[in-house]
Amino acid sequence: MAVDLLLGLQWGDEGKGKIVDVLTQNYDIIARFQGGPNAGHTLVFDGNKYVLHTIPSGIFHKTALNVVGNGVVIDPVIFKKELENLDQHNIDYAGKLLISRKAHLILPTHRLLDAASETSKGKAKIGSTLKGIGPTYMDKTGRNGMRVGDLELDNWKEKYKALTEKHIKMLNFFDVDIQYDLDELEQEFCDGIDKLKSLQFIDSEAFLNNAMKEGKKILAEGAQGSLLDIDFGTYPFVTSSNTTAAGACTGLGVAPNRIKEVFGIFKAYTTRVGSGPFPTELFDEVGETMGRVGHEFGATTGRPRRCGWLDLVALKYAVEVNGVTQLMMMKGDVLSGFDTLKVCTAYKYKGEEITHLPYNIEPENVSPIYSEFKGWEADLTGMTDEKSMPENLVNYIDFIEKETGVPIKIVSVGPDRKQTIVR
Ligand code: 2SA
Ligand code: MG
Repeated sequence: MAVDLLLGLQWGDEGKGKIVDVLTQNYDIIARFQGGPNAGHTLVFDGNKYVLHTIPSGIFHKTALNVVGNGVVIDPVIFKKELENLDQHNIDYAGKLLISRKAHLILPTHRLLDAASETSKGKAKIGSTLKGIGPTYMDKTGRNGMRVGDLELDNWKEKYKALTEKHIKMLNFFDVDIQYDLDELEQEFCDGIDKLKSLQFIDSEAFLNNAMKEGKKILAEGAQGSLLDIDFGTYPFVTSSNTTAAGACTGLGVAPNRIKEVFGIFKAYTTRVGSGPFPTELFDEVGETMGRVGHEFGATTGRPRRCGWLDLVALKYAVEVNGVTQLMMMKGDVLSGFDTLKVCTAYKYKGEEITHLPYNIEPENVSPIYSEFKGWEADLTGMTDEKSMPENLVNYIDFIEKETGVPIKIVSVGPDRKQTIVR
């Protein structure tokens, strides 16, 4: 059996959590392969809203197993809160949530280093979620990190202390004022570790490969989006992991020839939270309306998201880098009521018209060239089948399919599981 992949094709917040939740019924195992508590996956069903950060979005289903893979970074403090939130809602995760021994741990001092790094950058800051993601992946690739498997050793606290001390020295290098109480942070961390240790730690690469041999179906759930990929995103305004398809191989220990379907999720428009270039960003009332109607606020930090038209140049790039086989368009309902819709089909770059994503997409280098479409008035949020879709929405969808060469299999028209049109 194979692994299917689900990825965001823009700058995150495409609605991956909702789609994983809709698709979970088809899978035995849902696995996260990168990122950590910087992610915010929102799920709505039975009148309740849940936000997950590190836990895979299959946790609400009765039978699915959920794996936090080796490519993920885990903050035990935040993880404990996530688990307590599930406890409150009587969601049973015992035996259903498995953690890779090779996943790296976010220490409290990683969070402090993230804050110091961002503050020291001033206006040039990345707009990090301040969850310690960058410093933790730096320790991973720098070969200094602490992993979940270390917690099974008697001397894990020595390792924690040594790394923390090193971080404190590094903090002093930054010429910024970061307040902290180390004892309090340590206590919180140890409480988090206790909770984490109540879960099952596994050699996840062996577990997943065995599961495939047994005929189990696996869905790998991406976090953030392709344009935040450390290699292929809008560097340096990116996150510190590979959010694209290849990240699922290294983040789970699954071979490339095991990957079958690649589901690419995109919003019918575009949003971005944090700093960095965004060619189709709108600074007018159209952008404001998208943000208001689409409730565009960060699910982890509450920050307002920047909004703009769909960027097909960037979308086609993401489709290519990921090898997307099926597209899923989210939040079509938010575009209801606009007279005219615009889609960016090319960039003006150094006086020339180009249709690929150049090295540099800062506003001084790139301006979007748009195709225009007639909008639709109809409220889509109650629609459940393709036949009821307004003609202008169908035209919009047809155009995207033609441009990307990939079919749009799901059109989502609201946050609830039920508001999903399958084509
Ligand atoms: P980090 O924290 O070091 O990974 O931040 C680096 C950049 O990556 C962006 N980033 C995100 N963008 C969209 N959504 C994310 N998750 C949360 C959400 C974000 C939130 O679901 O809404 O609540 O603000 C996410 N995580 C990281 C980040 O904005 C930086 O540009
Ligand atoms: Mg999100």
